[in-house]
Amino acid sequence: MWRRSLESLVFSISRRYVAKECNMAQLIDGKSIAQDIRKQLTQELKELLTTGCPVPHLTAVIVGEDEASKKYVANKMVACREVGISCETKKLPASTTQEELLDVIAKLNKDPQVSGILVQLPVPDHINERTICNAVHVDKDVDGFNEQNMGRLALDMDSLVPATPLGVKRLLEHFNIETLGRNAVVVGRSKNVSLPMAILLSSDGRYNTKALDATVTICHRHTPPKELARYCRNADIIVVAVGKVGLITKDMIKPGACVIDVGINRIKDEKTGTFKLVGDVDFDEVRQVAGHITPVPGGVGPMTVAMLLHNTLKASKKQFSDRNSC
Ligand code: BQF
Repeated sequence: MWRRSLESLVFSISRRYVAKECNMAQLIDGKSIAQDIRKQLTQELKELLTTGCPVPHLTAVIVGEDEASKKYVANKMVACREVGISCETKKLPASTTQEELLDVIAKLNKDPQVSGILVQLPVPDHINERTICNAVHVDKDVDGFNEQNMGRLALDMDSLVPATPLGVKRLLEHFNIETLGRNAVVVGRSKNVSLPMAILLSSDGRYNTKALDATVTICHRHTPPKELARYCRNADIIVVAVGKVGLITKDMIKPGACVIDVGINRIKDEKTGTFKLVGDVDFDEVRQVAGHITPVPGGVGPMTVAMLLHNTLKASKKQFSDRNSC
C-alpha cells in the first residue's frame, strides 16, 4: 500500500519534471509556407509572361471515381488558378482501357498548348501505372514520375522532381534543418514519394539537384518493428510515408529530431462521428520530444500542391526556351 502510493508520488513528480523540461516541437506550418510559395510563383509567372512565354497550361487526367483523387485534383486546379496557370481536368470513366489512356497522353504530349501533364494516381487495376508514367513526355512530366526524370534525379542531373519530396526538401530548408552528415530515415519505399525522397536526402549538395548530403536508411514492411524503432531513434530527420495510423510513436524519436509526416489517413472521429485526416505519426505524443514536426493536415500536403505549380512553371520555361533556341 505504502509502496504503491510512494511509487505513484514519484511517478507524478517525475512526470511534472519531464513536462517542465520538455520543449514542445516547433510546428512546421506547411499550409502557410505553401501559401507564400504560391505568392512567389504568381510574381514569377507575371515576369515570365513579360518575356513572351505563353501562359503555362496544366492538364490533369483522372480515370475513375475515386473520391480522394477527385479532391486532390480539385485542390490542384484551385491552386493553378490562384497563381495564373491555365488548367483543365480530363475525366475518363473507370472502364477506360490502357490503350485509350495512352492515346489521350500521346495527344497531350503533342499539343503545343499543353505545358504540363499529370495522370492522377492511382489508376484502375487494369491499367499499368508504370506504363502510364513512362508515356508522359519527359518535359511535360510535372509529377516527375517518368523513368527518365527519376533516372536523372538519381544521377544528380536537372529534372522535374516529384512534388512531395521536393516539398519536404523546401520545408527542411525553410527551417534550416541541418542535413549534411546527419542521419535520416525514410519509412516506406514507394516509388513516387519515398524513393525520390531518399535520393534527395542522400545525394550530393554540390550537384544540380542541390541535395541534402544525409546518411539515409530506408525502412519498409520487412523491417522488424524493433529495428524500425532502433533506426528511428538514431535519426535526426524522419520522413514517414506509409499510411498506417500511429506507426511512429514517442519512444522512437531522438529528442530534438525533425519529424516529417507524409501519411494521410482518413479516420472516424468517435466524438463527432465525422471523418478527419491524420498522419502516420502519433502527433500529440511525438511533438513532446521532437524538435520540429509537421501536422496532418496542413503539413506536407499543401507543399505537394505548391511544388506541382513550381514544376509546371519550370516545364513551361524550358519548353519556351527550347522553342526559341532552335
Ligand atoms: C493538407 C496523395 C496519397 C496518394 C495520392 C493538402 C493535399 C493533401 C492534404 C493534396 C496526395 C496528397 C495528393 C493537404 C495531393 C497531397 O492540407 O494536409 C493537399 O491535394 N495532395 C495527390 O494528388 O495524390 C495522392 C496522397
